[in-house]
Order: sequence, then structure tokens, then C-alpha cells
Amino acid sequence: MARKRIALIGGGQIGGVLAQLIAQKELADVVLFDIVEDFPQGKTLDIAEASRVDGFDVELRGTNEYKDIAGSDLVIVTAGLPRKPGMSRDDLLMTNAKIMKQVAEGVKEFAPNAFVIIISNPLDAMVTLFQKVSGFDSNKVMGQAGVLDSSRFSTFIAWELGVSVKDVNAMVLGGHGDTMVPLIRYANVNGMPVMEMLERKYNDAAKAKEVMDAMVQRTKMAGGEVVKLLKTGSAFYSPASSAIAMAEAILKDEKRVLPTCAQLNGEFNVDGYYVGVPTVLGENGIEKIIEISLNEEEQAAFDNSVNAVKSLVEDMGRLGF
Ligand code: A3D
Repeated sequence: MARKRIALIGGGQIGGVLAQLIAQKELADVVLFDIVEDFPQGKTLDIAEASRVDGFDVELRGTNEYKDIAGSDLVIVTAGLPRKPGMSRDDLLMTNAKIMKQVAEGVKEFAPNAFVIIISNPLDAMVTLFQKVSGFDSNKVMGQAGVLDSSRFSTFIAWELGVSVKDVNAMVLGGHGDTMVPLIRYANVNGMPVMEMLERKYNDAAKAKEVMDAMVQRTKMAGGEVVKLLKTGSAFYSPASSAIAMAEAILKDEKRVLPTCAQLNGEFNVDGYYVGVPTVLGENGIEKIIEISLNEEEQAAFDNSVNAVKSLVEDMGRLGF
């Protein structure tokens, strides 16, 4: 069977880790594209030179030309500026929209059959723009945010309860911004509700709620927490790992249930917008959007997040994109 090929558009911090993870997992051959001359060639050469030590047989190629992404099964886009301390993701709108438009045109021309996972921020708007410019089917164009936001939430829960993170299932829905919606009611440890475990731990419902609220708040601000510490850019290891989980689900037809920034066409009462929701990812990309029931409070938080996405997309329209 021919090896799969993944094109990475953007060879910066996340792009580099993506290339290394793909190689180490022997998931696919890699084409790393960046506009900076020699830079993607240098990164892929560096990673390839670890192939004997890590023991992987994949081709890694750096390029500054879109034609080299031809034949890619999947494209992961990180092109664009990351945040600096004090910036919100939305501050990146104008600059990254210009870049995303070019990227969509390049991918449309040279890899028209690829699945596409966008990581560039502001995420929900960038996925919307890519899909609009490329005209690709919406099951093939998606954004990575929910896998990371959910992993962050799960990590905080595992630390708080002193249990393995492997046993924690917690999901974050909505837009990838401060309005994101960590779902408390559905969070569980091997099926046991996290809230119940917190109440037992503290023997005090009010204290349990306070602890959960703090974890929810930290999850919403987790990207900014890393930006503040790094000072020179934003998180890159965890976003790369998260996109790889999605890429593997698609290329290996795993039917994984992952929160994905997906285009909604009536689901969750949203029409025509990209927002984070539970999906099934497999060989056809987004194979299913899973509609779960939300209580009044969850629905209000979700609607608030959808409204934030809508207003960002409208801003983008006013800027001419
Ligand atoms: P960075 O290390 O700056 O890499 C971005 C790369 O894009 C650089 O190498 C640039 O040269 C390249 N680039 C710029 N313009 C173009 C273009 N027109 N075509 C192709 N490449 C171009 O950033 P990073 O890797 O840390 O982050 C990349 C993006 O991901 C940023 O927009 C971040 O805000 C975003 N991000 C998203 C998440 C999510 O979970 C959604 C998390 C962390 C970062």
C-alpha cells in the first residue's frame, strides 16, 4: 500500500512538531511548506537526520512552492502569526485572514482532494474562510481546537483528583475563544461524574463547585496562560499532538469521537457556521456530528459562544474576506 502524504502549510513552531510526530509515528510522508526561504528545508532535514535513531522510514521534504504539495491526502494549516502576551486570538484576524486566503488558493490548486485541518487563529473564522475560498466539501474542512481544549480540561481534572488522565473524559464545545464551553455535567472518570467525585473529596457541594469553576476558568484561559509564560509565542506541543489525533482518526478510519470545529447545517440550531461540536472522524473526514442534549445553562453558554463566532465572521466579512 502506498504511503499516505501529509502537507503541512506553515513550518513554524507547531508545523515543526507536527512533522516530527508524523515521522515518529510513520503516519505519512511529509511535505513542509513555508514562505521563508530555506527554513522548511532546514527543519525537515534536521528531523530526517534523526530517522536512524528514531527508526522511521518516511520521506520529509521542505519546500517554498505549493506545487510540491500535489497528491497530499491531508493538509494541516498552521500558517499565520501566533499571539504575543496581551493579545487575544481575535487580534490576529486581519493578518491571518490574508494568509489563509493565499493558503486556501494554493491548496485548492495543488491538493484539491485533500482533507484539511486548520490550526491557525482565530480558529473558527480561519476555518470558515478556508472553506469559503477553497469551496471544498464541509466534511473535508475542519478545525483543531476542541481536542486541545478538552485535553487541557481533562489534564486539570486529573491533577485535581489525583487520577490518571487516561481515565478522564471531558469535552469542551463552542468557539475557540474565551467563550468556549467546558461541559461539566458530561465530565467523567471512567463513567463516574467528576462533580460527584469532587463532592466526595471535599464533602462540601459548594467547595466542589468552586474547584470545578476554577478548572473551567483555567481551561478557558489556558492558551493565554502559556503565552504569558513563553513570552515569544503560543502553545505548540499540545496543539500539534491534538491535530495528529484528528489526522490519525481520518487516515486510519478510526471513527474516533472527537470535538471538532465543524460546519453546522441546522445541528444545535446553528446554520452555516463553524463551531466546536462532538463529531465522528473517519475515512470520510467529519462523518457525523453528534447532537447531545444541553440543559438550559449549557445551551445559553453554547449560544453565547456561537454568537462570538458569528460576530468574528461578520468582522472578517467587513474586512473584505
Ligand atoms: P509560528 O511559529 O509563527 O509559525 C507560523 C509559520 O507560518 C511561520 O513559520 C511563518 O513563516 C509561516 N507563514 C506566514 N505566512 C505564511 C504564508 N502566507 N504561507 C505559509 N506560511 C506562512 O506560529 P505557531 O506555529 O506557534 O502557530 C501557528 C498558528 O496556530 C497561529 O495562528 C496560532 O495562533 C495558532 N494556534 C492555534 C491553536 C489552536 O489550538 C487552534 C493553538 C496554538 C496556536
